[in-house]
Amino acid sequence: NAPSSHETDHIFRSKLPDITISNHLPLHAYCFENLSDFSDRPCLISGSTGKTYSFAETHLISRKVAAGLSNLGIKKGDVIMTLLQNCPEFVFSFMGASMIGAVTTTVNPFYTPGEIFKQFSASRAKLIITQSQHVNKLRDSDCHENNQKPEEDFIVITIDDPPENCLHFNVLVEANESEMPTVSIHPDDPVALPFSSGTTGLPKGVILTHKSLITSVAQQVDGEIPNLYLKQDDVVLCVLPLFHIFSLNSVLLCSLRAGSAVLLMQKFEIGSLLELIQKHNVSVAAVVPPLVLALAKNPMVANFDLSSIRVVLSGAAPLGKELEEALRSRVPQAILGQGYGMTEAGPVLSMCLAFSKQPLPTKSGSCGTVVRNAELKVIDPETGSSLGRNQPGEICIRGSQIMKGYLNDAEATANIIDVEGWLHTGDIGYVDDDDEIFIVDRVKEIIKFKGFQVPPAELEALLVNHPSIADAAVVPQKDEVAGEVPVAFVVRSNDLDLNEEAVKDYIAKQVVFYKKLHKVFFVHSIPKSAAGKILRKDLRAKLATATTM
Ligand code: 4UW
Repeated sequence: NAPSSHETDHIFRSKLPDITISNHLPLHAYCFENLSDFSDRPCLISGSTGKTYSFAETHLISRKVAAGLSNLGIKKGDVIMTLLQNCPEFVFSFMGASMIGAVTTTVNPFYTPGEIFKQFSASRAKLIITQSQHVNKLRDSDCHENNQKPEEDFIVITIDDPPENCLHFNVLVEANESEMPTVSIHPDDPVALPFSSGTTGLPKGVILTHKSLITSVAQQVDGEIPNLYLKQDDVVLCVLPLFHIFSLNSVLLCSLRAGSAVLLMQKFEIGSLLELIQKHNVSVAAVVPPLVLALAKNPMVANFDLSSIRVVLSGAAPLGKELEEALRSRVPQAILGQGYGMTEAGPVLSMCLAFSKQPLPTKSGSCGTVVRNAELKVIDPETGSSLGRNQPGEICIRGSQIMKGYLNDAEATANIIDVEGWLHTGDIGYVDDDDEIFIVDRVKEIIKFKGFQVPPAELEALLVNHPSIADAAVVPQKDEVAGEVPVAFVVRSNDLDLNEEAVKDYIAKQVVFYKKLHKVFFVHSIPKSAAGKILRKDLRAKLATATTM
């Protein structure tokens, strides 16, 4: 039963025909469906050790991990938490969890104890897979706000030498795969639980089901003419963190499905990145704009052979035309283009059609054309009526790939997915005469630092918790390198000595590096609407004009 639409809606679709999608399968079965065609080919390559796992090995170890998780009491519907940098164990854990119907919530390992604890407790994770260096953060009492404590009965597994009371990842890998329980998985069962603040408020668990992720992967790499054509001899760069949906979906899951190798890098460092690209003949590079900046501008690039790169896929934040042109001179043989994603959208809304098996011409600055088997519309943010070509408005998407909803938050879900099934992105963009999508602005709160989410509401909540702060608002400021940085407007309560440094330090102690405040402006009041909503537009405008502030 297709949800109804208004007859007057202008609906945009892909130029590629719809395809049949096997989204009745569980995600792991879908990803490994064509395994026999390439079982001995490299699947995962660890950049740091050079160790390579074939597809058959990756599948087998994932099954062992599934059995191991089950032996430790993890059952269908349970949540496990990965607190990991990119590594093969991330892949085995995620796929293993899927095999027993468990759900993985992915967390940035550089989060502070407070940030980890919030996601841990909201997701009710039963088991954490991490590196020993992060274990102390799970014990830190600072994180247990309001004297809440994580329940005692969670298991911690480390992929390296386990500290006291933790288990080694070997307990999973050494399990007997034949003991893996048979579970029946429904397409609408959850499999991944990334966190996102969406268009407003605090981070929330985004329920991505087997069906949503399969649909999204299929929209990219399946069909006679895949939109993102990945080949078995491709080596796909995985330097973007797998805890973020861009890398998890478009790099890992798409490569597993297509039979391409994934080169895992723990972290971004330009020297080793260039070395690895050259050594492993990376052919597809998934990047974010700050990485494009490094590749385009860093003088070291000239010393390396990057001729193996045939595709550069950028996303998660706007990529300027100048930057794209600068990169083009460094990798003239490659097709450069963008995808546009949002965690809640499953995540891909649009993808560059120059990446297709039958490439179409595309324009610089566009973030692609809506994916197949989906509908996109652009609406007037005030009236909600749908707009035609070349008219900027809020981008909305509909299809089986979008999230099921937010975890335990029906109200937030209803605010972002309307009754007709449209997900409202909070992004302002338009579709041009050639069906290409251009994003021009954002009506949502979120700040994007190098593609990472910085939810203003989270920083505002921390700020007003300070005894000398009466009110606060956080907005983005444009930044050459990071794209945007968070800056705060703060109303002091009594302590007139409270200064900018003290406020910055207070926040810096509680958040991961990219959420740190770059500036603090002291003001007498925060502009608000009659309903009490912060007038962020006014503050952004104030920032843009007040160069002397
Ligand atoms: N241009 C301008 C873009 C763009 C953009 C995103 O952190 P989230 O929730 O999610 C993401 C996901 C990005 C992504 C996933 C898979 C994929 O193939 C791909 O293409 C390469 C990208 O970033 O943030 C969502 C918000 O990030 C902004 C936009 O505001 C969106 O709502 N954003 N991509 N190409 N802005």
